[in-house]
Amino acid sequence: MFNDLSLLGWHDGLAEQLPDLPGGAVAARVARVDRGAAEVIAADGTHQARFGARVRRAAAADPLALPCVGDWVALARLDLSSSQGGRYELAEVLPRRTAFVRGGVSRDSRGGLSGDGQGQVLAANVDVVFVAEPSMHATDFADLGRIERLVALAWESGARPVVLVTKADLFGDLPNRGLDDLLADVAAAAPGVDVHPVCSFTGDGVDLVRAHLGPSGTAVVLGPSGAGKSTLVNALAGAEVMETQQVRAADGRGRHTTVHRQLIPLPGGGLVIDTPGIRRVGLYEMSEGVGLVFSDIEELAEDCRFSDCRHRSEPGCAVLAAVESGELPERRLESWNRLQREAAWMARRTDARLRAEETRKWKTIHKQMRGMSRP
Ligand SMILES: Nc1nc2c(ncn2[C@@H]2O[C@H](COP(=O)(O)OP(=O)(O)OP(=O)(O)O)[C@@H](O)[C@H]2O)c(=O)[nH]1
Ligand SMILES: [Mg+2]
Ligand SMILES: [Zn+2]
Repeated sequence: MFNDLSLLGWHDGLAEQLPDLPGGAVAARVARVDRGAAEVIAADGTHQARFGARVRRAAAADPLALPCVGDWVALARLDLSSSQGGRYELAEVLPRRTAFVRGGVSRDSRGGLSGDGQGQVLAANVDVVFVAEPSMHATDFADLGRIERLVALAWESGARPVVLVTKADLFGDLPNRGLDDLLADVAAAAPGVDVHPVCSFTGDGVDLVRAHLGPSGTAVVLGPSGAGKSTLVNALAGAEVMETQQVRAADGRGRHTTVHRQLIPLPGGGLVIDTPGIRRVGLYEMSEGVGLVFSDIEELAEDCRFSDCRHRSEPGCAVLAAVESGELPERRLESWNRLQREAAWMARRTDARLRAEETRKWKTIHKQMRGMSRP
């Protein structure tokens, strides 16, 4: 029971957003979404609530409006007279403070990734995005490119990214490469972002993770399947709240053990959202996210001779000079190029969609006006 909604992350500003519904409405937080219905936590406990007409209409017009884990919602109680107790309807989604939106991805003809223009809200009203990346995959080290993508999306969401290098105990030191070297590489891929190694088995680093939550903060854990996200959530909760599973030996990638996104209130305060593994994520509409992940490149670029330098072959390019000198890893410049292109493509696509919507709207209005002026 959450008699004190502030433990769920409720704050005063939200009360003003709660709509006046005819039968009265209570606030609740979405813990899990299933087709057309949600599990919500209200002050008096957990309820199942089906989506109301307003919510369904909004979601039909814009998939991003679909209720999502972490959302604050207005809950209407139906059938007050019914002896079976209340049935609840999710009447409205309150405005989101932050939203982690991923773009859909598809493979283009050259085998590269490109966005398909579809966005999906993975979690709402989140304060911290934990980007979980295992220290070791089957044969390879942490995937820095995936970290860059997730951190860019995290910045864009309005939440604060934190990178967790999970399963730190599995990192086998090589003669000339230790865990510290990996952590340095990860830190360089996410400037200005805290990076923590974690081992959920021994508990090493788990307290540092918890410290990011504070008394009532909400975090979401994102990362590939088998990264140990659910194991970490269990370590934070101090109980087996999520099912975890051995990684498949064959490819080390693991099956998807977690198949639902789930909001879990932690006993010591704060909330965490566990998610199914994501292998690939597309960028969604970006304003600053990519720039923040590549602040080192942006800073170098200030010294390029030309202000519109694209760092390809221009003379006097400070970025290329940094690659040449080894100061900037070439991988990182390539990654920046890729994400820049993707963000630009996404922006063009959004513009086109907005234009199309605008045209449609005006067509409807003109049609209505013609209808009205008819005798
Ligand atoms: N050695 C080691 N193994 C770990 C650690 N954390 C998790 N594992 C193991 O890694 C496997 C996958 O862990 P999960 O927590 O199920 O991974 P997940 O990220 O939730 O995976 P999905 O739910 O499929 O996205 C399990 O066998 C865990 O026991 C760790 O810190 N060290
Ligand atoms: Mg899991
Ligand atoms: Zn340049």
